Amino acid sequence: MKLINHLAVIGSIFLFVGCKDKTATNETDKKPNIVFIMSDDHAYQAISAYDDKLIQTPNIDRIANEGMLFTNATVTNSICAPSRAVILTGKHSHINGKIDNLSKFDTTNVTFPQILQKAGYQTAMFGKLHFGNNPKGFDEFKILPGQGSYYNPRFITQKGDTIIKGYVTDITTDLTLDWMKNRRDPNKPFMLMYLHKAPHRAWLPNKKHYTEFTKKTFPLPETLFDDYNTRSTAAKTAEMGIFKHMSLINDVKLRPETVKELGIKQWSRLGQSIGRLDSVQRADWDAVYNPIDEDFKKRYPTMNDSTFTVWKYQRYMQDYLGTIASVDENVGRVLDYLDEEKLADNTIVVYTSDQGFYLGEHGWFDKRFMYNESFKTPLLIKWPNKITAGITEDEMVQNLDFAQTFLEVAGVKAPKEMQGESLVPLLTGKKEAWDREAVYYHYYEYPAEHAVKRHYGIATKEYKLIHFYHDVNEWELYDSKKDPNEVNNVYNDPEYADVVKEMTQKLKEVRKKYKDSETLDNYYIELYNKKK
Ligand code: SGN
Ligand code: CA
Repeated sequence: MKLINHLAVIGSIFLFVGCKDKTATNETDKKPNIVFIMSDDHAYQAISAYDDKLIQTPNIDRIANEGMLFTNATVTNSICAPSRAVILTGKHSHINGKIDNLSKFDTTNVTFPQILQKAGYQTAMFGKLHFGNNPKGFDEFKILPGQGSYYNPRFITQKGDTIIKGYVTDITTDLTLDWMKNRRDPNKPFMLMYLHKAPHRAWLPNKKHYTEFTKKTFPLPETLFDDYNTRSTAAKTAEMGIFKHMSLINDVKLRPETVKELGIKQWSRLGQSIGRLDSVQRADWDAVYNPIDEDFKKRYPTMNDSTFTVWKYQRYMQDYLGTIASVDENVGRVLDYLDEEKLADNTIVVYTSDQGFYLGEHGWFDKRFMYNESFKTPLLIKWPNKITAGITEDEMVQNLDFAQTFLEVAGVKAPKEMQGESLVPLLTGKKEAWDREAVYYHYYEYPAEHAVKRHYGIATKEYKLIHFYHDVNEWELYDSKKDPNEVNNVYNDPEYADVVKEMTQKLKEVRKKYKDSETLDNYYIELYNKKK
């Protein structure tokens, strides 16, 4: 693997020496700015441009209203750091080496920000990266260590660590705006990565929003009580059920004493969540959450499994969506700044998430599976004068495509080792140049938290074929048109025998195309076993 990466670096140095641009030319001056906004675990079900059942997100929606809404955007590996590595390198996990959250990112990989920086772009990153090491190719960065904290977060900067008092979503935006306003050269194009921690677990909203959202109730998803009948072992053994695995203390924010008093066994890592609130923040918090705790104490004795699940789901949604309300407000601040400074016309703005998330579908929270809610990710892009406003695009695009897209936007040639496709033809109405028929997926982090088994698969617009491997050998096939909720695995249905044959062949071809193989699957299993 190392060798592949070293060759890629050498290749890219040769390719880009010619593009190095220390003093901005007139040509460079006119290049579009790139603002890449990404949140962490933001389900498309929680963006009103996609679905307004749960929450209104007027600011994020602005991007779709002024640009394009992708309804079929997916990730190649539905987990945080691997998704970020795919975005930065334009290569699948098995090639860039960052297959799970457990290993460090290999910084010998060439990333698109490094290439843009060499081509004369100013580059900055603020918020969550989650690589275990610092990013290369940025003039300035202020990033959260690991998962980061919602309250009074610590930031890693080029000048050392600093703790900033306040709420992480507001602070990440303050840092971003401060850089745009005060620390860049207005005569040069810029590429900004503005990366929210929210709405990641343990879902801690700020005061304004927890006060509002804890009063709300939300509609239940159709598959909240999924029994996983027809599904493989993987869906049945995953540990991400709202009923069984969501912590009453960390996730639902009941007091440890209450849980103990009711005789319920629960794990607690409060130090990572409300343990960071200062005394004033904590008093505000308790004023809202203690009455919920009291109310639960009274109601718990009369609850059955299903009313308990629904109660937990409501608490989950109140806090999860509360954190999104802050993201939306803050995205509005950044969009307003671009408008006010007349930068918007020459800026491409992308809003996405590192993956999707389960909001009770299949009874779950978390992500990792190739099923829709975590495989798909929100994607909204605006680029005035290039994208016709208000368009919905249903082509199958992936996070793998960002690197090449941004390089094309900047007029820089992408290294041939990158494995995605530039989205520029789709953005600029040249759909005939887009011919992707299938996308590839591969998830590795197992054994690990949430116990989702290793799997890879292929999706077309019609079908999805998944192979679970490692300690099982099981297949699933979904008819995506007839069964959008993915509750009927038809792999063994004789009526689908031809589809299984065809999709298996396609999967083989796509594995070959992206240079994935059983040898590599085994290599990564051995690597995991060695580290244990
Ligand atoms: C933490 C969470 C998990 C989550 C992973 C990965 N547990 O470990 O629920 O799946 O992060 O998330 S927590 O109790 O510590 O919150 S990721 O977005 O970084 O991949
Ligand atoms: Ca994530």
